[in-house]
Amino acid sequence: MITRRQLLACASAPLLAHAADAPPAPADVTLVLSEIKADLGFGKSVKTVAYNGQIPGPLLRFTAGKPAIVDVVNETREPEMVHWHGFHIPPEVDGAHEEGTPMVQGRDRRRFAFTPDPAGTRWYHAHAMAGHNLTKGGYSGQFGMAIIEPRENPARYDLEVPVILHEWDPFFSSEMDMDVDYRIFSVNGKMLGAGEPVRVRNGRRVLFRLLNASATMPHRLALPGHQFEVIALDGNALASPARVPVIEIAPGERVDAIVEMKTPGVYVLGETDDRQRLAGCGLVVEYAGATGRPLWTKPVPFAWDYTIFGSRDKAPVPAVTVPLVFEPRTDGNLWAINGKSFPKTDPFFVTPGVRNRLVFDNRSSMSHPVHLHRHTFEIVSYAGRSTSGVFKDVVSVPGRSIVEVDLTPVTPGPSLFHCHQQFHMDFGFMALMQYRI
Ligand SMILES: [Cu+2]
Repeated sequence: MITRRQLLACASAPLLAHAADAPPAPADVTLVLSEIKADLGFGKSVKTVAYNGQIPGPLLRFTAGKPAIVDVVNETREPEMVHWHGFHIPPEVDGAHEEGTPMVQGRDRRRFAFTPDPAGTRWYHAHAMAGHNLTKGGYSGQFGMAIIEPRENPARYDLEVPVILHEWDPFFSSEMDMDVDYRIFSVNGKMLGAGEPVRVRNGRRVLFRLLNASATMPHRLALPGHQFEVIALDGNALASPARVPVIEIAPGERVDAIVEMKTPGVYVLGETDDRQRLAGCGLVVEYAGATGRPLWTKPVPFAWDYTIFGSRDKAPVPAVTVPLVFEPRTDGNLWAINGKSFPKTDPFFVTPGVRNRLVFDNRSSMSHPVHLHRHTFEIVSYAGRSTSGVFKDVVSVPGRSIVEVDLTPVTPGPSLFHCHQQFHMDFGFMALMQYRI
């Protein structure tokens, strides 16, 4: 006599065996890396490596906490790496060779499985050394926005507009080959006036998701006749959203800002620097029914500062303090952290489960947009001013200033810490953060 349950158990055995031989699950996202000729507008084009034949790469949407499978198909001849910027994911899939993520070799493919988290405006980009080759890594077309949706989206806006900044046709602008400048600028892959305008309606609330995907350049943006209500920095909701006339955004950073559309017309949302804006760094915003030349007016002087969005409450005292001194070098490397240049930099250690304070002591005259992989930190002091409630993964440390950030490490494994200015990262400005166990 055989019971129904036993019969089912028998029947399921061959099914399981069959499952092991079944074709692999389809990927949620497939990124194909190939060289393309991208039309930037006004007869200007550029040959570069891009994702899925487009610049920027596809706008990816994940759900926080929901596992995802990503296939990376590298059709180029060079090994490449896709970094998931702002994602708290393990080092094997984060997309940094230095942490242990395997490279995707030329003419090869590789599958990555991870659980996107936390919710917010994140992005994905190349993470390769470029050195003096200004076509590779951050200089290339390998960048795109990745939005990790919260499980429940309160959505208090009518329209969402990604604004992704990049530059093209780079050249060395100083004799020492130390500064990089560009001849062409783009927003969402087009020069100002070459792409479709952003079409808006009077009375609507528009969420601009700004991403600076520049290899090296900070930007300042304004929209004449309008203010930005900044609600998140690097995708993380702010303690104190605030209205500002100008947004400053360093390489690697994101700014989410809501604009109330209540001044009908046609405008340039653009870089405040005339040369950069005229070379393409802007986007036309057009109200329904409005016509005419897009209006640009110089914004009022405004000092952007992260502490505008912070709380005055002092952060708790940390359990551990880690000093990190940034200095220029002249020994073939350009930059050092605590006296050494990558790959010779000493790793720095944080203690899991408690508040660790990283003290960024910038002893150079340049500002550095430093980025920590796989973690979010809270700014607790900025150039001498205490703050709290501003959570980021990139912070621009002004020249000759100290910035302090706190984190409670909960994602073990090595995490890359580096300047997001590609030329600084490539010439020494990088170290690994390790967990003390
Ligand atoms: Cu730097």
